[in-house]
Amino acid sequence: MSKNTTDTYWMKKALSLAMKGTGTVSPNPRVGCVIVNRFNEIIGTGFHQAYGGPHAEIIAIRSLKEAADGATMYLTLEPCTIHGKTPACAPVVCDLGLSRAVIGSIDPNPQVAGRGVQMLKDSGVDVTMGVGTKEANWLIRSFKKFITTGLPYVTVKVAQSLDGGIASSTGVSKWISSEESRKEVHALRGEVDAVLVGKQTALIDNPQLTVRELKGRNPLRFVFDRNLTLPHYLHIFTDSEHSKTIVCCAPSMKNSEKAKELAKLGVRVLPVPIDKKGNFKIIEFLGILSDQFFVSHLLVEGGGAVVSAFAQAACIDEFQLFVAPFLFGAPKSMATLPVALSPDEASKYSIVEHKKSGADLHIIAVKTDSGKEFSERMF
Ligand code: AOF
Ligand code: ZN
Repeated sequence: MSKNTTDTYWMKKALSLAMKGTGTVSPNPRVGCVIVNRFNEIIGTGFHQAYGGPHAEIIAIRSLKEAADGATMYLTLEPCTIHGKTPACAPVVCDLGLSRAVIGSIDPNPQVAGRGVQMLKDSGVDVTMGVGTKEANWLIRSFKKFITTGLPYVTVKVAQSLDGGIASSTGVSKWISSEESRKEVHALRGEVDAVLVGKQTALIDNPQLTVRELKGRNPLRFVFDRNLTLPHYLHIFTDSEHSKTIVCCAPSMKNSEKAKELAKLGVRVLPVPIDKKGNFKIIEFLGILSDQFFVSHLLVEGGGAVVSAFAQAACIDEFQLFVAPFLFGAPKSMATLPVALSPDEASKYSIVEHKKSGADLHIIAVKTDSGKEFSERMF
């Protein structure tokens, strides 16, 4: 194997290890590490497993079967140089006597931002960058937004028909997409910290918003219901996860009878500022999510009014779009309120992935300025 092929092979392994931290490390990044000796044999592995716990490289170092001098470390994110909940990793890595380090991403945390790589270089380690970088960037996309802006990364999931309808003329939108697509959506729920739906979606679809088709932890469930009019028989209020349901209401409803009834059911009520038209202020809502609930990645699951509100506030970082090959004929599209008056003013997104998902087409698009960080991923 050439050096390039070997690097790609081991970095791919480090990336799969990093994935194992999905759902448990947020809002910290998912990070994986593989240490390989001079005979190209694996001698240590690790991944960041829990928020506040030891970092990937420390776990890999603890697992070492032999001394790591002369070895190569494959690390999806550069080692940190700060003492946070755990001591800085870079000095520990420098002490190993590695001959090489292959690093996926530069840490977007402004307190690190390249200093880990510099420390390795200064201690004589030969550092290679650019292997698996797009994949590594993808793994930490929500961490990057959270650590640089203090706001959660917003993914909007939409299942729609060929003619752009998210619901039929009768308003029904449940089961619009194939079984495979639903599995993908459940995987997404396992990856994010919170999901959000609007009142109409909660009422008409009565969704559970849990991870069921595969293993994963359930996200918090937020629902927009300004006047707390949703009926209490809904799954989100009655199932075993109801303590993870948070109903967002107008501040004036905070101490209402309806709020007290929900509290009795064990469901939390969250007052969110509203604008002059009576709509929730989306940026303020996102601030509350990160400050009070530690949410670094939010999945908006519809419907049209909520997606429109996020689109108007220019708060959508990513679309996960499932296009089902049928025609509704009475399309209610995902964004029903005006967002742009001309193509020039439209928010621009780049497609970073497109694939068949059962009978559907699954498209992932991100804001154009971050598109180049992830596009044409190699695995
Ligand atoms: C992680 N896991 O494997 C790496 C991280 O508070 P701490 O000590 O957990 O440090 C968090 C910072 O460490 C985080 O903001 C990021 O910059 C850096 N790298 N974090 O949680 C890891 N390598
Ligand atoms: Zn660290």
